[in-house]
Amino acid sequence: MNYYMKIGVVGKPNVGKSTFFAASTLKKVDIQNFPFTTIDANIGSGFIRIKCVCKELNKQCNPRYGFCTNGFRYIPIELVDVAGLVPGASQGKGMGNQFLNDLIFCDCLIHIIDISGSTNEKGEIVEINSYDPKKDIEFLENEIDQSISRAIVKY
Ligand SMILES: Nc1nc2c(ncn2[C@@H]2O[C@H](COP(=O)(O)OP(=O)(O)OP(=O)(O)O)[C@@H](O)[C@H]2O)c(=O)[nH]1
Ligand SMILES: [Mg+2]
Repeated sequence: MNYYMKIGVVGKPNVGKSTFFAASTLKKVDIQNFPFTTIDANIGSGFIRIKCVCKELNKQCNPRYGFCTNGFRYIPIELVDVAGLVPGASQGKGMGNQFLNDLIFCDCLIHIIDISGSTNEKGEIVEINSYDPKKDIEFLENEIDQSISRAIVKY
């Protein structure tokens, strides 16, 4: 199949990345309540469903990617569920360099966050609400930025 885009599923360890991946691709993957369950990236495919304009325009559409049925466009995408990233990943912490490499050919990323605040930055279980999930957004974006800027300098 021709995929419209490749999407990386990212986040710190133990936040539900593989759960989201399994739900989106219907693939069976390892899901456990501890950090670093996933080491080797899981790769699968799925569809993004959006409302198509064909009904409104009263036209039969013929999409380049995927298909259109009953006024809904199904856009085929490839999903990559990678191992969890911790602060310092772009400098190799927690095998971060290897895990970030799995994202190199992704067109965009989905960041999975444990909004309940019950996992610390390493994905270890802590009391609910005791960890501020905003910290995850900051550190993960920073690690991704660092990793991209290193790759640009290298090549
Ligand atoms: N309450 C709740 N638990 C969830 C949710 N999504 C996943 N979990 C649980 O969180 C734990 C970790 O889920 P995984 O999908 O393995 O998490 P992961 O981010 O892939 O973990 P690593 O591969 O270790 O980085 C499991 O016990 C899941 O059942 C959710 O939306 N709500
Ligand atoms: Mg996982």
